[in-house]
Amino acid sequence: MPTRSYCARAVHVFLAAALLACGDDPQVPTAAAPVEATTFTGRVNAVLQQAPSVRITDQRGKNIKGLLVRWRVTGGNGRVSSDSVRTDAGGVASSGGWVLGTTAGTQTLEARVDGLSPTVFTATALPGALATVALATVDNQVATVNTDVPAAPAVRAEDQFGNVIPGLPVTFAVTLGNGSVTGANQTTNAQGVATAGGWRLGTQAGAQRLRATVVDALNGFTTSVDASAVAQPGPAVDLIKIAGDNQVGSFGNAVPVPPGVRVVDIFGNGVGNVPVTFTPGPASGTVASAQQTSDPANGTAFVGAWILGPTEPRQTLVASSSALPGRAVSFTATVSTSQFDIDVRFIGTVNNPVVRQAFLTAAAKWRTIIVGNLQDTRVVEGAGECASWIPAVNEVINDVVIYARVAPIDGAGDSTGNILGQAGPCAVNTRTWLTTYGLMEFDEFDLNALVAEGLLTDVIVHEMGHVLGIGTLWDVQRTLLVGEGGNDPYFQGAGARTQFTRLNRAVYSGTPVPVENSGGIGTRDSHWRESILRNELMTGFLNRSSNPLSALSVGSLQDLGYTVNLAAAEGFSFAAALYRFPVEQSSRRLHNDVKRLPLKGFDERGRVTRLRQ
Ligand SMILES: [Ca+2]
Ligand SMILES: [Ca+2]
Ligand SMILES: [Ca+2]
Ligand SMILES: [Zn+2]
Repeated sequence: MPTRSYCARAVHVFLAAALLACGDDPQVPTAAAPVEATTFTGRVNAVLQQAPSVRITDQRGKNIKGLLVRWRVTGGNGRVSSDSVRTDAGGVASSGGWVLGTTAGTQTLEARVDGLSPTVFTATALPGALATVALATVDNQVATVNTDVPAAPAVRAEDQFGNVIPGLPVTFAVTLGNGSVTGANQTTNAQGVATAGGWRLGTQAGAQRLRATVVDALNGFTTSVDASAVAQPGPAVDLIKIAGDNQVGSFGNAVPVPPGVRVVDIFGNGVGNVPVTFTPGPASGTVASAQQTSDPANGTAFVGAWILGPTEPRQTLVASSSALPGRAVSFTATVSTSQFDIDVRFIGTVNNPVVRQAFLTAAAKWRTIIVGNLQDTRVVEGAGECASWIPAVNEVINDVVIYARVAPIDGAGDSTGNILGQAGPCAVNTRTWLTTYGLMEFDEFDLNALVAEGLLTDVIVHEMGHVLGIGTLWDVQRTLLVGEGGNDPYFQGAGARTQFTRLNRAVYSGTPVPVENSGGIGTRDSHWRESILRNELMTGFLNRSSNPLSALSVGSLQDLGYTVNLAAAEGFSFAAALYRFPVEQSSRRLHNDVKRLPLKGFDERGRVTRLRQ
């Protein structure tokens, strides 16, 4: 083939290259070869360490200079630095660098020269650094306590572009609930997934949690993800008594706290939807809503009410379940023969059942102490006479009515001057000079703290004591209190003195019975002296351990004129109280809880006497 005619044809076909080379000795691009490798490995979205390049040679194997080479990415969404470049003196055209696309896997690049087959370069794009770990199994699995969740938890490791990352170590660990993991240490597979051997939920019903932690040591990243599960209680195996045992009630009335049980599984978790039946024992009254179903939230079931029967002094109630043969629990109630009636009336919203029950429990307690019938008193007066929130009264009161409310008084806390509650009588009967009606109010800001400290019932019993006259009627038509306002006030009633002497055993040598000589009006002169009587309930400071209502207080009620049952007094050791309870560390100030209210006297026919403005 003549050179000229070949060249002429070459000019026609390979215009760009031939223009420079054609002449007497035209160069025709004949071969393209990679300068180094055609296969590479690198990271997604990163430039390869080695820039792909190609050498173009002519028909005689000589390098062609200045020939245009176009670089084209044909697989993967990468890019090159120089997509059109001319060969250098060595016939070499470099891509300038290949930045791989963001999708892991095989990516391709071509160097194209007119008239030659493209030179193909291949790169294996590896995933990038660990960015996210996601659950690969369904979350919030549900299983019975102490069993495995249905699907063993699995996680997937991905880089920031969503490429899965194989070969990373994964550790599974329980972070909530007392469960356990088998096969806790795994490595992500080709799909970037690592699966724990299994997750056994703990024995405690409720929310449980597992954490999978993935470590990308190469890039210095650690990422974790949580899997949640709900452990459901196992089958019911037993009934447990939770409320309402050993109460004191009266004939024909419901016990203050409705008895209740919790249906439990073998681990003590509450089991819901189990039938529970409450059955009164022989001569033990009646129940309201005897058939109950345990609460799905906590397994509890309460009888609607247990109304005590008329004759039996000690009555019983049995809770059982048709689902739990042979598993029954028994409650007892002592029937008080007290003829003393206290009617607690809540004013406004007293929604907390714990608070309402504490009032009823307190009233039941005082009824075990004061047992004699007192008085019928006709009371007629308008609303707001004793305090703004007291309604109009127009009735014959059988012994005592107590109005009770929970209201904002002065904020929460236990600092000086903070009032937890206040109480006192509003009216007395002019024959007995004992309370016909009174009030008790509690600071809503302090109530939750009292509940949390377990002091609520003690506080309410204490305040009810003031309504009944302790510290409030000592100087009404009586002279039980001596030395009021001085350094050594004392109570001189014979009943209290007898009990004080019996309890005292020569510890206190002053004049009995010592009355509080410190604190503001509402604390001093109306409580037993804290420094001597320490944890007795009717001191002005509540002790955190126990506050017995002792024979001393019962004796003082006798001095006021009540018919009492001294045997119902709670055990109180004077010497032990003196040495065991340092005042400031262990007590809660009641802060002027005796409220000086206007006091009226009413006789049986409703005639009024103003005793105090
Ligand atoms: Ca009565
Ligand atoms: Ca307060
Ligand atoms: Ca005390
Ligand atoms: Zn008090």
